[in-house]
Amino acid sequence: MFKLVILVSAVTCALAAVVPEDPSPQIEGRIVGGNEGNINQYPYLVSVQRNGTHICGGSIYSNKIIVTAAHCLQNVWTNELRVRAGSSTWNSGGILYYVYSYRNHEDYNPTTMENDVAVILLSTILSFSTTIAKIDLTYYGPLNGATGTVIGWGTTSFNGSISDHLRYTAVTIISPTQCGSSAYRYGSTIKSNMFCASAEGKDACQKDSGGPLIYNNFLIGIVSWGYGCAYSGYPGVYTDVAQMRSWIMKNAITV
Ligand code: 4AZ
Repeated sequence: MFKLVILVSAVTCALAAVVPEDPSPQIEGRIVGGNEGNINQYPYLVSVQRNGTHICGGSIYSNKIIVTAAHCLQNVWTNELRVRAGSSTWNSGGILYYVYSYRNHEDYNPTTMENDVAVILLSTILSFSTTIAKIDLTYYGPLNGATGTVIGWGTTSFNGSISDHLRYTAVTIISPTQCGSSAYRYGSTIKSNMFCASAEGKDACQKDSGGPLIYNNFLIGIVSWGYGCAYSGYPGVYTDVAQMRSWIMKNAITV
């Protein structure tokens, strides 16, 4: 009997070592786990809005082009869309722009989330200022272990409410190879044109989608998807801007 107890506990221990713990949401959050910021620190950040409500983030690429995620713009009419630039709050301040047209990546795949990128052409030229400015696209792919910053008005917990005021948090970049490895729980769902980023209790969340992940003052990632927000073993997943660079540049002039 004693031997059996020892055997059973040894097996249980061995299992606990290989079976990952249950994913559990971090208790508190903003973006999730971030801080309130000011638009003059992130003047390239915009709120993409549909019928008067914030749906996604975006980044200013030029004086008339916004880069966002394709999953933000599924079955949307341009006349429903607005872009607020130059404000720390999504619902007031800055300038609200009309949208002339937009284009989702032709190979955006809603099942795998590959190529989750889109460009929006504004109806009028952005007036650049200390609170409205462009950000350059990265030339280089994500550097595993580097620290980036993600910014947005998204929910402060999974299925929570969005934030009136923009929030930011630092996250550590994880290469797609690393993110798809057994160190995390996504496996082969992480494709080579995505990468991940995480920090304990910190993450992008719903309606941060489309918004920027910044490294060294370059746009390196577009908030795309994730299992929950700040769940252990499930980093936020981003579109790799370096691999979308030529698509964005080309479509910015033809959209
Ligand atoms: C979403 O549903 C979503 N934690 C975006 C980002 C993340 C999770 C979900 C990353 O739009």
